[in-house]
Amino acid sequence: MTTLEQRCLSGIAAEVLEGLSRPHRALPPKLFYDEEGSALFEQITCLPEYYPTRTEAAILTANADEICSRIGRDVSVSELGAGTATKTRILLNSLVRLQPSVDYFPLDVSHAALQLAKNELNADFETVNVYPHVGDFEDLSFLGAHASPRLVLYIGSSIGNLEQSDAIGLLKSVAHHLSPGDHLLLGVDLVKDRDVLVAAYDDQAGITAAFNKNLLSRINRELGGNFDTDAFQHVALWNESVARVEMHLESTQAQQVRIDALDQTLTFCRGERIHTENSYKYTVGRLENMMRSGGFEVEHTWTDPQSWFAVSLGVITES
Ligand code: SAH
Ligand code: AVI
Repeated sequence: MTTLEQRCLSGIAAEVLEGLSRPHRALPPKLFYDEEGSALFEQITCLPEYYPTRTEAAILTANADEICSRIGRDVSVSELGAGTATKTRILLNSLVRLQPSVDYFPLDVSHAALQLAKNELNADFETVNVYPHVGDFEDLSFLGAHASPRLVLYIGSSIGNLEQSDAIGLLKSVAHHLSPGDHLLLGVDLVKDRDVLVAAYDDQAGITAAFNKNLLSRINRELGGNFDTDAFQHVALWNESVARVEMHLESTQAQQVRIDALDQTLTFCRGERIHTENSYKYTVGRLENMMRSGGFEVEHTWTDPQSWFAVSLGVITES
């Protein structure tokens, strides 16, 4: 298939074709988040093994007032990969006590998650105006569409799902749309004991496995695939040399898979893997260096008592 034909494929087709045609097959993690995937992610955030959500929530709860006092008055809030905005509520709770109203602009590829966020915020916050934007990080122009002062949230360690050069590129792109005095609050997961990390991505109840396999079900639903999800197993591993947890889907047998919308029949060997996600883990030093490389001056970084997660506040300064 030529590049032109690939470009003409609709929705997720071009990315699926590109990823599954590689010698080492891979799929981009943003494809996890259709309606089913977003619902499974919500379940993950409540799992006993998945410490990042509750740890970051505790950091935000302990420091929300200080964070809000540092960002000034009459700020608007934008959020990258907001999902259902559950943790965002912690900050909004503090912010609505400091200013008459808050304009909130969540961006996400998941229409379903944003719809839930909007409905629940509207029900619970009279003075928060929610303007959801379904879209990709590739177009951040919505950040510049409203006035300063602005606070951009990129929490949940979602930046950890990007390669490090892409992560810095994304921060630079955020900075490009901001003005001096505007802030970024970035949450990242920190390097820790291997067993804790692997358990967080391979829980006992099998929810993360279902989240991973939903990628195959999504291809079946949207592209007329015939993946047998029982013939692939969820693999989560800690790759210490590059400080990342990897998720893969491993073919448990030699098999062929048909994807009608791509007009492709794929052959998998037993043990062959599709690489579905990297989740990079940081140190506070590397987090702060990344903020600086992205164009932000670090004002403060907060962690939890175990130093399992970090939330850093950066500001755009006059250049
Ligand atoms: N911020 C929330 C949700 C994190 S899950 C939290 O901390 O719990 C990651 C979110 O990012 C998902 O809702 C997913 O749909 C969204 N996402 C992933 N890749 C994206 C991309 N390239 N562009 C926009 N949103 C993306
Ligand atoms: C959204 N992102 C930060 C999650 C993570 O931890 O990398 C996605 C996830 N994958 C498996 N469990 C959760």
